[in-house]
Amino acid sequence: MAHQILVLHGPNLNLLGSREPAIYGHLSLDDINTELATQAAGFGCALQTFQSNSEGELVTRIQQAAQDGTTYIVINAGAYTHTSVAIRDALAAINIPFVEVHLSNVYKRESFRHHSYLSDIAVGVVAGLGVAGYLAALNFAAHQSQS
Ligand code: CA2
Repeated sequence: MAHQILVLHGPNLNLLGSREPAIYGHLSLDDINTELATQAAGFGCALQTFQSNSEGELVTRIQQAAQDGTTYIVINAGAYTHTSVAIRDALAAINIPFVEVHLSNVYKRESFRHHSYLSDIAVGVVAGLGVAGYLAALNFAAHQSQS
């Protein structure tokens, strides 16, 4: 059966394309979601995307994923990556594998971005490849066998 993939975007990622292009690139979040949708369709996967600036809304969406048939998650939790035990707990509580994505190479940046509350429970982590990192994560997820 084809995967049903949920891509989650965390806080401030709605600003993509409008500010800090040197770090985050020129594409808007809509542009990224369109590229993901095109790739998912090519793989025959169902795709849902969700962005929120709210930690609680992200936790609620992760909990919903356990009920709505989602089989794989790709998540860029933004700054919550480095702060949120709640998002970690939500991901740990559901039995859905996930890939952590960052547009920028967080290891080339401030030291507070070097720690992630998600990485040790993720299947894998992609950082620094811009939108190509999201596409690589989606490609990877789409080609994993389902348990
Ligand atoms: O590199 C990434 O994808 C990050 O997850 C982006 C987060 C940052 O806190 C993480 O350390 C790394 C920040 C997203 C902010 O996005 C903006 C986009 C355009 C303009 C301003 C912020």
